[in-house]
Amino acid sequence: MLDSNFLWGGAVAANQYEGAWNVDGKGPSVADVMTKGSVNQPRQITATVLADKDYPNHWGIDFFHHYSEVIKLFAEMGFKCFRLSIAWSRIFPLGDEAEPNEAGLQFYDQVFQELEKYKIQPVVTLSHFEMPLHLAHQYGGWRNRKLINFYLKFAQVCLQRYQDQVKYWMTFNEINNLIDTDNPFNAWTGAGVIYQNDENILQTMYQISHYQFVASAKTVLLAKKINPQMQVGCMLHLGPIYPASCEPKDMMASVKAMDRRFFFSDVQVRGIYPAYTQKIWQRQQLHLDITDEDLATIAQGTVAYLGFSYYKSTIAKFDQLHDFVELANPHVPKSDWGWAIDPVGLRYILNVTYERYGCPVFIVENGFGAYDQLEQEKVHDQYRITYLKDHVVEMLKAIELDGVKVLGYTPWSAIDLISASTGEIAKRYGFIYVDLPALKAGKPGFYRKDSFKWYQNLIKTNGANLKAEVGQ
Ligand code: BGP
Repeated sequence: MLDSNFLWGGAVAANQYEGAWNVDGKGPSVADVMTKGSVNQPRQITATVLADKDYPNHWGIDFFHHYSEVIKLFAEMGFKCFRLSIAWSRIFPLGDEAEPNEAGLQFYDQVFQELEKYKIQPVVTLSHFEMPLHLAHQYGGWRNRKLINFYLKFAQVCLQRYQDQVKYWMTFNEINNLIDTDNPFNAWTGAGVIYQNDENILQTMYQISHYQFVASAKTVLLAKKINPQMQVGCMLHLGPIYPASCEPKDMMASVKAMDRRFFFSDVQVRGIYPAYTQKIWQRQQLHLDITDEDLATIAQGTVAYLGFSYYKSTIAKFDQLHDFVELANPHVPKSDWGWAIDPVGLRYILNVTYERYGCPVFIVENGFGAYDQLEQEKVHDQYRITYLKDHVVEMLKAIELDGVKVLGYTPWSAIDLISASTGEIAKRYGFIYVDLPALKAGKPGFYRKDSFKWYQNLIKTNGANLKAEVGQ
């Protein structure tokens, strides 16, 4: 059924699981000034680390001190790959230093050695919501063109050092979150930017994106030079925005809503700014700092594959004022955090992206956040098994029936960690339950959930155990 080199694995981000936020010279990142929240209470972004606030990313799940124990569990599940990020501020604590922090690199040397022991291939995201805080404070984050070179220096150190261990790289996690300017966390986590009330937010957003496109394209070109075996991809948050009805205006609303989402991969995969974006710039009279050299770089530095996260779908309804409004889909159930559960949406998005770009795709996040219960060292998470199984079946249909070239599947998350949007561990996604209070007290804290065994079996059969559900 599937190729024997299909990359089954799991995904994480450094800031959400490593902990050790100020150990061995690591500098604070934008994630380190985000407080704990919950489903009802948004996280706060503080100017510095304040003594009276709770910052869950500081401790994460302390992978930093437990990496060999955790990787052993990944190996037991049969992981072929492990998607992780390299914390930028562990390597360049401030972001603008001339030399990297050797102690930070040594931590990743050890992690990669441990993965190598079990033949687990690391898949690396360079920037996953964790740029050095100093770059945000001192330079205004990605508003500033100087960020391109700071990022490139970091990328160069990683590419050079890990060229023999890492084949698949991604430049920016969910780069297209930036388009949703209504949510202030997107600009902060993705670019170290807080929009001001008196600024043209659309202009700033396109400017930030442009600098990241240039940085990403330069990274692609650099990687080719260092070692042509390395494959650099982009990473987007994707999911269908279906038309709210079959009224032609809703259909068109859906096309426009999807263009907003695809704008980023349109640039990074095709190497040109799409016509619809140029029209927006004209209509809105935006004046962007884009040079001919930048455009040539973007044209040359196109990515080798499209990585994406898939969690949910929404719908678009025509709206006179804004072209469309995005609404919840009434036809699908939701998680406790209101995220729509739509496995068919994964097959839809695989088809649409493969038809649009023709390049290989990599599902680097997909999963179910839930309140798990640990009872007598067991977690019966049948709901997660159902979610993952239904999505994997749709992925297999896309591969087997539709011919989509999928490189791998790394569910979010390999192990429980701190949620990005709510900053809590209570929103659990992992195959491995983490008992945080126990770990903090120096006691054993990792437990295999029922989904652990289920996933182990799926990997062992390389998906063949779901053949009957995929059909012909
Ligand atoms: C994606 C991010 C991840 C991750 C995941 C789940 O947006 O790339 O970092 O956390 O979503 O989201 P959350 O943790 O908010 O539930």
